[in-house]
Amino acid sequence: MKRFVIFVVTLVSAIILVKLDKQEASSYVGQTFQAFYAPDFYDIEGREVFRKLPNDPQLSANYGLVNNGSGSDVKVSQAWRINYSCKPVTIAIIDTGIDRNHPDLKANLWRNRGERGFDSKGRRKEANGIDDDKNGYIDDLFGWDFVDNDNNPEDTHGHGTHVAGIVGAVGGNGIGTSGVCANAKLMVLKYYSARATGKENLRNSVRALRYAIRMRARVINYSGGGSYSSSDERNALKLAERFGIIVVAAAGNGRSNTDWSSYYPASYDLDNIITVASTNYRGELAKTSNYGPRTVDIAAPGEQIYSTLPGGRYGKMTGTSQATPFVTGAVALLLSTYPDLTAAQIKWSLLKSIDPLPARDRRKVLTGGKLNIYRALLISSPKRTYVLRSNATAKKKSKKKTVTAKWFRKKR
Ligand SMILES: [Ca+2]
Ligand SMILES: [Ca+2]
Ligand SMILES: [Ca+2]
Repeated sequence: MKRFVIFVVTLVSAIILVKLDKQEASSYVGQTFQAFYAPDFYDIEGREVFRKLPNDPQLSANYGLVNNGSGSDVKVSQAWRINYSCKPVTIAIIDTGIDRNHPDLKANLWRNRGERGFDSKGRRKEANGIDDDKNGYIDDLFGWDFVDNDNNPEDTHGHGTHVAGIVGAVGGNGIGTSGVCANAKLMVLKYYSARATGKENLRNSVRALRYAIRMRARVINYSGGGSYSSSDERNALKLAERFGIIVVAAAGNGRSNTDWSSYYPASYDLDNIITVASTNYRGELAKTSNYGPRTVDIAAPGEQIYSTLPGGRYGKMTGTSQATPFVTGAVALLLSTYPDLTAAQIKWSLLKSIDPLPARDRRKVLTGGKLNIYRALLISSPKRTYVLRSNATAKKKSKKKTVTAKWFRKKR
């Protein structure tokens, strides 16, 4: 029916145009054609992906993704009009592991190239008991379990699988939900165990950080933290900064001002960390969220967020842990759209493009606002007039980018 309508409209336009000269007519028909055929969603090569929202049936269960009328979403459906595919960006999830058999995550797992394929004896590298890529970890195809020291970072907790789904659940596959980054490459780094001491968990999180840096993750999601600082952790984060890796970290759920009572990694004075507070479905700062106009950068939805859970399930979880992966997904989407952007430029774009929080919450975070992925993409564009043209054009032009940004410094 739609095609028929378009045909009729095109035909009528063509009839109107018979009196115009040939060149004028062809350009007019071209415009008419473009206006009716302009696809809504492109992948990075500029191919049409979707005309409407992606076909994941539970998409609107996540008010952070889809506008529920209160405007508390992060404007990702608009951002998807510029780049839906979001690849190929490697994202480290330092957490409790991930359900690697979840039908909405499986296709989006990172796979270590050095442990794929066959060795000289014809054995599969991922299971030959040999550290084929000599990175210090044997058969680490998907990442590593730093709790049990093995290559099976399964999630018996649920937290990591939920966080992973917000960043990068498989989009457009007709099931469940979608991550902000629909085709993410999720590196699974399990550090947390409820049975371990705080010190052990901290030590393992630092090992996970170093793994992510070594294996060239572009962005790291760390939905964790605590009140103890560690020089090892700071050094690892500093190393990430040197490699231009953004670390997105949770502000914590203690209802406190982290400018006064330190919470790490939020409170390290490093430029590559983006610290995230959480908002509720009305777009207000969540009551449980930590905050701090010097130490917390930006807010994102975190209360009752719908995402993936172990065992192929879905459900809602609450906290700055859930807000953090929205920002991580945004970093990935920016990197995917403009691969030449530096980490500093990306952080600058995200922090400059916020939607203001309600007045009473505005002084509680550095930017005074909430993530707006669409605006971040627009201000990152080397040519700001570009909105709905082919992404291939944008990709070419990104080499001649004019956006310049230094690290968005925390005031100290
Ligand atoms: Ca290895
Ligand atoms: Ca191996
Ligand atoms: Ca899906």
